[in-house]
Amino acid sequence: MPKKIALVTGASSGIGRAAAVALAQQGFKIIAAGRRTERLQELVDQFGPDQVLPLAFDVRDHAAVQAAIASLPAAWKTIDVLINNAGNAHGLSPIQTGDIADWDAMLDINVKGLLYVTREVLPVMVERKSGHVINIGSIAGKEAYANGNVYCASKFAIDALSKAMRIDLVHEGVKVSEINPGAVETEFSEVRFKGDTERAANVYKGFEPLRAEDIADLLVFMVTRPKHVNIAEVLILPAAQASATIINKQ
Ligand code: NDP
Ligand code: 8X3
Repeated sequence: MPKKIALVTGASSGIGRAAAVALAQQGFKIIAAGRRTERLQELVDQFGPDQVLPLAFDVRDHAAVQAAIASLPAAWKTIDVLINNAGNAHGLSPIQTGDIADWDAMLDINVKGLLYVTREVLPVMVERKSGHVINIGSIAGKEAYANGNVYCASKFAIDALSKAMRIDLVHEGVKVSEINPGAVETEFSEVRFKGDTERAANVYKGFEPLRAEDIADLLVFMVTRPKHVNIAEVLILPAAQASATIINKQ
């Protein structure tokens, strides 16, 4: 039986990196996507070039996404699992003072980037009547919170797209799932606060946040269910978190 192939976007950091490692440990071949090529190369060094193929592109650049997927060697074209994970928050400001570049980044990466990658990967899945797309949404796609406005909107869009993709693809033999995590300690807050590491660290102080590996465990479970089972949607929170803003901090 040939090894299954998983394309993980945002494999250079956090949840995506943990997912790439966990799936590689399960025997999947991994197409590791991201912009920081040196980070992708670390995965190749860890698992070897037969198991990890680095694919560097910016998800915002439609032509680059097309070219990257088209460039896959024949043995890597039959993608079984697509994990749409690349994304970030940029800033945390009231809507009236929001930064336009931040808004563009969040909508271009989190929403349009996910669409661009999915559009390029789906034709082979549909042709093979087999595949699994897992979108990484967020609790921010279930509840809006103060100053989260455009990030929340981008994740609400992923929630809508996940449901819509499932409807369109149910006739094509392709599963669509969505994972909505609460607070996971990754580079997420460093990116949101533009490199302010102290402010980023404060987000996770006083409680035990999820680790990227917790989301990777869930991903492994979801992609190893029998063919007739689809875990369609999961909200996964730290035990100390009850909602987007209610966290039991000590
Ligand atoms: P990280 O910042 O650690 O990782 C983000 C990943 O996205 C990086 O690998 C980065 O790679 C990639 N990425 C960002 N922009 C682009 C781009 N333009 N083109 C290609 N890749 C890009 O954050 P997380 O691991 O936490 O975030 C992963 C996903 O999880 C995101 O969608 C986030 O919204 C979601 N999420 C995170 C939560 C959290 O609390 N951490 C909670 C809920 C959801 P590179 O910079 O190399 O391109
Ligand atoms: C990341 C979690 O609550 O910071 O999506 O928006 S939150």
